[in-house]
Order: sequence, then C-alpha cells, then structure tokens
Amino acid sequence: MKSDVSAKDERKAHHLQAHPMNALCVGNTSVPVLDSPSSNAQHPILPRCQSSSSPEVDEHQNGGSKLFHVEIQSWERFRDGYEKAGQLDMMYDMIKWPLDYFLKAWDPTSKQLTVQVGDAGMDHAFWGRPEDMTMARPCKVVNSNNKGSDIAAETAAALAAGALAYEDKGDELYSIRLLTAAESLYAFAKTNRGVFGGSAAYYSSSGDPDEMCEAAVWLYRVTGNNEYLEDAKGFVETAWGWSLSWDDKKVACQELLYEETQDAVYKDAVVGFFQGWLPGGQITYTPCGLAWRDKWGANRYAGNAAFMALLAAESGIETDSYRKWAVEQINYLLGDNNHNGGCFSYEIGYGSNYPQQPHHRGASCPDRPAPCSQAQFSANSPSPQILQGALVGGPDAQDNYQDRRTDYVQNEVATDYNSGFQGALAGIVHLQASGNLPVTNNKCPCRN
Ligand SMILES: [Ca+2]
Repeated sequence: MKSDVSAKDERKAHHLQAHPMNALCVGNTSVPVLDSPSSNAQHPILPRCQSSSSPEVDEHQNGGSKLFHVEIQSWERFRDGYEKAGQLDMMYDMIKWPLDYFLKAWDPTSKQLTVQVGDAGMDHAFWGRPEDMTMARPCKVVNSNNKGSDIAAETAAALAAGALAYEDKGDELYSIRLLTAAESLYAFAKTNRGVFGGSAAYYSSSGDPDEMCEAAVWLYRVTGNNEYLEDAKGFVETAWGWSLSWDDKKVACQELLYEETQDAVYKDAVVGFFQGWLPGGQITYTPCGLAWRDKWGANRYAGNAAFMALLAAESGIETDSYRKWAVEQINYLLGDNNHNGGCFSYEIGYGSNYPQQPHHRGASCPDRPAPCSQAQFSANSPSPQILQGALVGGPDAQDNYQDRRTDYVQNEVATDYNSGFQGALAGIVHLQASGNLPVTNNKCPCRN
C-alpha cells in the first residue's frame, strides 16, 4: 500500500497558487455566525436563485455539504461532550440549518440538486455585510446532464447522518423526511456518477468514491440494509489520505467501515493515514508542534486530523498515542504556542488573546447604519463584531502568524475549518468526563 500524500500535496499546492482567491468563501452556516438565526426560521436562499436582492446571512455557497457529516459524526460519537458543555441544543440547531437547506436543495421529482448559490466572481468582488448584497445570485445545479455525484453523495451522507441524529432526538417525522431524501439522492448519485466541476476554482474535487462510500455507510447505519454496506465496501479506497478535507474523505470512510465491520483492512488504512500524520511521518511540524499540512488553513487540517484520531482511538486503534497526539494538537490551537507572547488561541473568543482580524466581511462591519465597504477590508484594526468560536487559518511552518484581515491565507474562517475542530473539542470533553484525558507534552505550553 502506498501513500498518496506527496502527489496530493503537489496538486493542492498548485491548485492554491493557481487560484489565489480560493479561500475567500466565508460566512457559512456552521461557523458560529453573528445574529444566529432561530431554529424555526425558514432558510431564505433557495427560492432566491437569480434574485437581485437576497438578505441571507450566507454569502457565496458552494461545495455542497463539504464536511458537514463530520459534525454529525462528532455528535454521534461524542454526544456526551456536547451535553457536558451545555451545547446539545445548540448542536441540534446548528445541524438543522444545513439539513433544511439540503432538503430544499434536492428535488427528487425532477432529480435536480442545487449545489451553489451566488456567482463566485461577483460575490468576491464585494466587501460588506451579507444583508447589503444586491448582486444577482445565480444557482448551479447537478442533474443527469450536469454530473456531480461527489456533492450529491456527500449531501446524501449528511441527510442520512441527520436522520440518525433526529431519530435519537425523538423527532421521527423530520428523521423520516431526511432519510427519504437521503435514499433518493444516493440512488441518483449512484446512477449519475461524475465529479462536479462548477466550483473547481474554489473547492476543487478530485473524485467521488469517498463521498459515495460515506453516503452508503451512513445509509447502512440508519436502515440496517446490507446492500448499502456492500456498496460502501465497493466504493472505499484503502490508500492513505492526504488529509481529511472537503475533497479527500478517504480516512473518514475507512474509519466508518472499520467501526461497522472490524475488518483489519480498514484499520490498517487508518493506521497508515496516521503514520503519515504523526511525528516521523510525512507532515511538517512547526517548532511548537503543530502538524502543518499546508500553508492555507493549516489549523483546519490539524483540527480535522485530531478529530479523526479521537474517533480512531475510540474504536480501539492505537488509543493512547492517538488521544495524546490529538489533544496536543488542540492544545496548540488553543494556546500552547508562542504567538503574541504565547497562550494565543486561534479560536476567536476563547480566552483573551485571540485573532482580532478574521478575514470575514460581516464581522469587519460596524453596526448599521454605519457604512461598510472596502475600507473595512483594509483597516488595520480589530473587527467590531466578534466571530465567536471560529477557527482561523493559522501559522506558517515556523509558527509565524500575522493577524491581518487582508491575509486570507492565515485568517480565513469556514465551515470546513470548524467541522473537525469542534468535534475534537467535544471528544476532549468526553475524555475529561470519563477520566481518560491523556497526559500531554506540548513544546510551547501556555503558562498562564
Ligand atoms: Ca472526494
């Protein structure tokens, strides 16, 4: 078995250089946003495709569900962590917004999935509040003519995982709606295979077997139907993943299948992934010990990998070493580093020493009716709104980090940045509660 880490690394690096605006997509639903909507509110986006005025909180939306299923996976495994933190209701609220969105996005009659709202170019040319956006918001769709089984299957996985979450919550009706949509969307994806190219400049996609595999496993978990499990075994790739990212979810499906089957093939693939990630493998480590996968959002890759390590540990794979490594990575993100005198949290709002200038348009704007424009983008001053809970991109390979809004490589925030990170936090609370928090040995410990 060979790792594909190096090849992926090169492809990714090339992709990022070729598309310097790559990471400007911000304001997605699962990063804690300002003015959090109530759980009963209707999502206004889908009926507004092509509209010239749209008041939604979200901005340019693409990539389908990205790593949304990861959030629900963390709920499933570390539910007690959310309970102990008093965040269980918030978790249900957080996942219901995108689930409602996906239900509206998928039309099983015409077999069409809306996968993107907004024109990326026009969207990125604007700096200001989302509620002040007035440009056209054209949609991109996936159907039998425009293939996109990667996004369709990822969305099906999210819907199926959501069905499990809401069944557990006791909302049987909503759970059935989610499952029904998940099954028809998965069936559509299976008969219309092909990678979606419509977001290539922003969230490129290199293949769909990982998403197909995830959808099949989650559907098996909800229905118990063995056909789904057999499908998943057919789709799974046992190569070692580059990371857990919007494009590459191999390791997630390897872990899911190991949990379902206890088959050593899948376990070995997960172990291989972490051989690449743990010290001595193929990942650069910063002097203070961050597993640094890429200059673009290094924290996000570390957070996602830490979450996977906690999941793998929970299923009995290298439990002690994976837990220790995962907690050390999260420790780094929350303060065990040397930035700004040390004890710097890359999660906004945690402690008192955290990023002041995330690359986030809404957060950079003063309260209305004060104007907000490009001047706020360039202003070298703290954002007036606190984007509580968002993880910013992170440092370079030498632990250097500049808290500047204009630097979107280091200061981006996005759903795929918070998905694994927040799951890892729930996992750590779970370890604390069960008396299993490992002893860690961070290189730049916070002494305050
Ligand atoms: Ca993929």
